[in-house]
Amino acid sequence: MTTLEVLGTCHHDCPDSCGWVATSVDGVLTSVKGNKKHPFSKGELCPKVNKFVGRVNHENRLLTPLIRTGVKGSGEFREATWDEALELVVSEFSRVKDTYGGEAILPWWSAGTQGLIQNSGTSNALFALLGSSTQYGSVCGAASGFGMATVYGHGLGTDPLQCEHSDQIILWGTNTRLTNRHLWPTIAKAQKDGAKVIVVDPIRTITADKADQHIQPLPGTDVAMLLAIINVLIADDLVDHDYVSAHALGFEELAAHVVNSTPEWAAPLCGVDAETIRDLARSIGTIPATMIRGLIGVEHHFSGPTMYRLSAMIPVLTGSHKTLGGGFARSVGAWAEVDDVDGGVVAGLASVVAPNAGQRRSLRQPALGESLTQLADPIHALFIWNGNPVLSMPDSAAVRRGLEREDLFTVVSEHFMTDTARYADVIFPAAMETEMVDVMPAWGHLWLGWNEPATDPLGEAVPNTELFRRLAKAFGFDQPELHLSDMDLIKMAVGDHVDIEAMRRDGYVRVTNYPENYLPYENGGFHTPSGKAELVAESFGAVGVSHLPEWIPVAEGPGSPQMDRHPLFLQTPKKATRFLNTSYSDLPAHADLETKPHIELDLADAEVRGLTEGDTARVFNDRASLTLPVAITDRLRPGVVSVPWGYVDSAYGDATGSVNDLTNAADTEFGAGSNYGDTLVQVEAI
Ligand SMILES: Nc1nc2c(c(=O)[nH]1)N[C@H]1C(S)=C(S)[C@@H](COP(=O)(O)OP(=O)(O)OC[C@H]3O[C@@H](n4cnc5c(=O)[nH]c(N)nc54)[C@H](O)[C@@H]3O)O[C@H]1N2
Ligand SMILES: Nc1nc2c(c(=O)[nH]1)N[C@H]1C(S)=C(S)[C@@H](COP(=O)(O)OP(=O)(O)OC[C@H]3O[C@@H](n4cnc5c(=O)[nH]c(N)nc54)[C@H](O)[C@@H]3O)O[C@H]1N2
Ligand code: SF4
Ligand SMILES: [Mo]
Repeated sequence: MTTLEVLGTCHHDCPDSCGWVATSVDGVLTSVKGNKKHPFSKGELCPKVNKFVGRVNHENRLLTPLIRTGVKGSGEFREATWDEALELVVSEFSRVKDTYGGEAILPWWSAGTQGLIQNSGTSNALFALLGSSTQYGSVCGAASGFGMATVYGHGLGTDPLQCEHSDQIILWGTNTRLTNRHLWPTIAKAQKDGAKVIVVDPIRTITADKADQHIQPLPGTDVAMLLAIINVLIADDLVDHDYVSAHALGFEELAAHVVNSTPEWAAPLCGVDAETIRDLARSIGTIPATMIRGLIGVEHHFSGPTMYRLSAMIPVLTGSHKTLGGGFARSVGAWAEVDDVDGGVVAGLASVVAPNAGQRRSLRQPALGESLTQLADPIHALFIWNGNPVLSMPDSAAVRRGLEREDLFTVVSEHFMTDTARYADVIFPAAMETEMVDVMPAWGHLWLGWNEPATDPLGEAVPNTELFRRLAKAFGFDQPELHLSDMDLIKMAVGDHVDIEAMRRDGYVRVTNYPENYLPYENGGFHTPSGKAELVAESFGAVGVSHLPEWIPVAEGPGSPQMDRHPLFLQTPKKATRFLNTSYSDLPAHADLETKPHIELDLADAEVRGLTEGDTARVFNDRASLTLPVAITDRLRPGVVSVPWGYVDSAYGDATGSVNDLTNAADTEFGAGSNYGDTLVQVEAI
């Protein structure tokens, strides 16, 4: 009996990037447990990944290439050899390229694994040779990162673990106890030591349950509240003028811009009373160790990037960047990416990134439905990996309509027969995290994680890197950069900034450009051309960012004409503790322990519709209609309803469709994000 114990890191699209110890016996994975020495996760995983062995060894795993035999979406396939499947992909992709041009091919990916080499790897270089369309933007992080960058020049935020030193922590649209669970102990400790914890969220989440104060705005209206906070900071002279004059551009203009944006102006727009806004502003302005922490939920609105732009301005105005426990903690992933800061890691495969990327048609990632159904020059070949867009993209009814097109050839690389894979013409089986080598660049903390494989991939599954090597070979591309080994790719990605051996030995290594207790903007040093924080858009004005941050009522939100027919705001948050996005919701060991899909309504909204707990209701707008059981809740304010997201299609019942069939796929104000949260629906009894 041969037992192997290796150090690894969770690959999921989750801020915690936990360290684990994976064990195999005679080549079979037997255990995945938290690595007690990991500085962030400290030996704990989560209710999803505690059952990772069951996912890896699950009987439904895809272990050979598959070729479609039934109609698209039926899930009927036959097994094929790698050679046969590769040959079919090459001949179809070549036919599409020859008939319609390379841009009729679209590579589409998400962050199923966030690994440095397994996320998108050498795919850029491969698709560049095909002259394909490219992807820009993202449903996750693009809008908030861009919003922050308009002020700081970069998405670099404060280390959230520094909230250990905070006197006030504002969790602004993030459900920490669910989505970022390993940060919570630090927040809870700060709270015990006297810090005030404030949650700003349209839903009273499990995180809000533990807060000292819960502020419940209407979804997508934070911009009004933030403009009012800035108004109060300036009107009450709670501004750190020394910091602002030394390190910010455009203060006078901003001050003039917000002069009428009083709390009384904002209150009816955001649904929070003026006194609450004023008190919040005053506490932000008088408590230097105030940390503002946001993640992704709040960016899922048209106004998401501007909301982040304004949040990023606040610690500049108050000077809280100078105080340990202050600042603005969004994603810290970017600290692993900067190469202009001494000791930074060059995350990414710069030399295998396509040189002609800028010259090819680029399509917004969240707009997949539109890309597949509305382009004048249609996509005819689609390659999907690391994602499940039929469940995860906004307006996914349009994604499904696109995938049903007979003149579209679709390839999917997957672990399981997902609701997306069912529409593929060819499926390639993908290796799982304990079966491949990688480095994880965390976005919730400052340690890069090593991932050593504990076993070979099961069956004929391969890591994404190997999939792209095989494709390159099948296309006859012999460029050496397309055939680098995984270790060579890792070395190329981290350069000589990281001690790979130390990372491999310990399972993690800290990003060296952010030492403990470091205050990144203590002395300014923003990443803008001037080195100053931009309170007016100097650098980004040319790319669609308004000179000053504006309150813009959203097309599908408060006050919009559509409210006549669809008067309720639909929110679709992550809620199940055992799902990670859409992953695990197909496994009974997870799904059977969670509530089935349902719609949550406030009692007032239910009563006017004659609905009571357990009734069945129709939830609809012009995009789609779903039938769901009703749950009455006091966690929402009247006018806001919620259908938690993550469930597989079949969990909703017999009809095809899931909650993202209802959501809004329009673009964000800038930053190429998505608008899930700006969705109006009507609910009626059946
Ligand atoms: N258990 C679990 N953990 C996860 C995930 C998971 O699926 N399950 N997914 C992972 C991923 S990919 C991500 S991106 C992160 C996301 O982490 P979070 O951003 O923390 O999670 P979300 O549920 O997307 O959104 C957080 C909160 O934002 C609120 N929100 C929505 N709109 C607004 C608004 O207009 N204003 C304000 N103030 N708040 C608003 C929502 O009500 C929600 O409670 O979680 C990661 N962790
Ligand atoms: N309504 C609503 N929709 C949302 C959100 C929401 O809050 N509400 N959140 C949005 C957010 S923040 C995100 S990040 C997205 C997430 O959406 P997705 O990225 O589509 O969802 P995931 O479940 O993270 O994973 C995607 C798939 O990648 C596969 N995968 C994992 N590892 C590998 C691998 O190594 N190789 C290959 N080939 N495949 C792999 C998994 O099996 C899984 O099926 O959803 C978005 N959609
Ligand atoms: S999903 Fe998140 S919390 Fe769970 S093990 Fe992975 S990184 Fe940790
Ligand atoms: Mo995400």
